[in-house]
Amino acid sequence: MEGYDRGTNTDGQRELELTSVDLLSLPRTTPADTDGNLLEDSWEVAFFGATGQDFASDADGDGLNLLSEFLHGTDPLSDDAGSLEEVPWPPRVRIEVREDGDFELVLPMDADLAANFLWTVEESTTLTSFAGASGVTESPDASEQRFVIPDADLPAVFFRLRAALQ
Ligand SMILES: [Ca+2]
Ligand SMILES: [Ca+2]
Repeated sequence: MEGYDRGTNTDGQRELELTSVDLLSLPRTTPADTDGNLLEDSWEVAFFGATGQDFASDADGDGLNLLSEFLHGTDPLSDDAGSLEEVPWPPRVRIEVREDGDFELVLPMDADLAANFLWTVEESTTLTSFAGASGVTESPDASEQRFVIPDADLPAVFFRLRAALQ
C-alpha cells in the first residue's frame, strides 16, 4: 500500500491518502478453480496429476511461473517461453481521481489476460467484513482495466479488488 500524509483535516484528525494497493491474499474459489490457486483445476490435473500446485513455481525453469504458463497457454513442462513475459502477480493496482470526482482502481493488465478472471470491487468501513461496492463500472482498454467507483464524497472507506478464475 502506498499513499501520503494529507496533514490534519478540519476536525483535527490526521488524514492519509492512499494512492495504490497490492493484492495480498489468494482469491476465492470457483467451480473451475476449487483450490483457489488461480490455476484451472483441469489444467493442473492434466499437467501435474493433481490440484494444489504453487502458481508461483516454475516447473520447467524457463522463467515463466505456472500462472503465466496457464494464462499464456504454454506448456508448463516444456521450455517454450520464447519472448513471453511473466505475468506480475499480485498486480500493482493504482488509484486515480477522475476529473468528474469519481475515482478509479487501475489494474495494469492486458485485456486478454484480465478476461481470465472475474474481478470484484468490495468495500468495507471496518476492514473486518467486506461487501460488493455499489455502482462500480468497468472501463477496460487494451492494457489497463479500470474500475470506476462513483461518489468521491464517500466517508472513509476501504476498497479491495478480488480476483477469481472464471
Ligand atoms: Ca486450481
Ligand atoms: Ca515455466
